[in-house]
Amino acid sequence: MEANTPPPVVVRGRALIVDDDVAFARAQARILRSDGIECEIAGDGASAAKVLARTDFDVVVSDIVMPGLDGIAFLRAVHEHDQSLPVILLTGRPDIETAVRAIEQGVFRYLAKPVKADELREAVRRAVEARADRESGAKSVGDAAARGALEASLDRALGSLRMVYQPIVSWKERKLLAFEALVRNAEPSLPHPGALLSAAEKLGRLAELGRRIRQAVSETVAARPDRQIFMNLHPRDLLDDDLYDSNSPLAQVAGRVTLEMTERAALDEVPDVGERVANLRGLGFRIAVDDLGAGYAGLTTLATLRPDVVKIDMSLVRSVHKDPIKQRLVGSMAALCRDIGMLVVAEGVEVAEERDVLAGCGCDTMQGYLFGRPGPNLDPPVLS
Ligand code: G
Ligand code: MN
Repeated sequence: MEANTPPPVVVRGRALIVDDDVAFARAQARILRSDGIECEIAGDGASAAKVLARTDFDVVVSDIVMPGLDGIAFLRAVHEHDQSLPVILLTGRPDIETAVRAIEQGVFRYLAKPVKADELREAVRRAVEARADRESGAKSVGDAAARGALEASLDRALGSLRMVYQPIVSWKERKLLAFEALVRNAEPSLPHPGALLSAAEKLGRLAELGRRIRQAVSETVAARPDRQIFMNLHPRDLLDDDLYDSNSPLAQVAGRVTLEMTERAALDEVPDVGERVANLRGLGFRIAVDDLGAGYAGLTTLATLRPDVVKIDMSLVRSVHKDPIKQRLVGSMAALCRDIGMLVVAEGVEVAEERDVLAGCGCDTMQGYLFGRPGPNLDPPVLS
């Protein structure tokens, strides 16, 4: 073989592109072929149905509005033919009603036009992988319809993503110290951060979610040089190279950002976790261990991560004024942390009695509804 002969193209999957705009369909095919996807083009739903009847595909990419048969009806027809064939719908007019109908019909992904090349590639790559997973019997999320619905939910959640901020205060000094950034979204099927994270995890999209959150937080931190911000990291964020990029927007403001980590067993699965955390420190971030005492983060985490800040879980704070054992636990954790130079924060303080007992236990830095609910602003709370 000649030294400069290009390597043979590896066929990674077969796509049927359905679009009445031939130039647009060809442009899509060009993009996908460069990724090793074999493409066939059909100009309308009826001819697509004929092609589908004689050839096997791994994914269908379809425009949602076409003469003769609209994308939704076409989607239904495809799934009557093959329930597990992933369908990616493109549309120039995204609206809730079409999205809902597409989800009902088990769309795999729903992309708004103009579709970026990378978005299309990524969606097709996932569809082909999902198809392969299904065929090998190793599915991560139910059937294609369930997966499609979850993808669509996550897309809507990401589209409505916003951050809220909750104050962290020194009670003795009656002073605002920082805010914790907490993620929120408007997608009813993923109503709290736990549901959002678990959907992203099931779909292999945790890195995408993590990046979106870091982008949003970095904008706030950059706009408010007078504020310190704490934010939560998922242990798997530690595997994303983007987190260590010194040119990333968050790294630019690292000196005012504390990264909170909670153990959840997953931290043990991150290779070289100590080195990774050291790299983050090198970029200027401070490190916090979150939820200490919740059964997630343990004292071994303190040895591994050597955090700057330790946050005591609200389960130890709740009714601490009525519970001598909790008082002993909080008191000794606070003393230990002080000895080794870590700042202790008590989370979830709701009533003045909890606040006063915590302060008496040597835990003066606090967060909770008593001082301020998470909200869009970074204004200091009234402390009296
Ligand atoms: O895991 P982490 O500690 O980051 O979670 C903080 C969560 O606790 C947020 O969702 C926030 O809304 C919630 N929270 C904050 N303060 C209080 C509080 O005083 N009481 C209760 N019940 N929840 C709180
Ligand atoms: Mn937290």
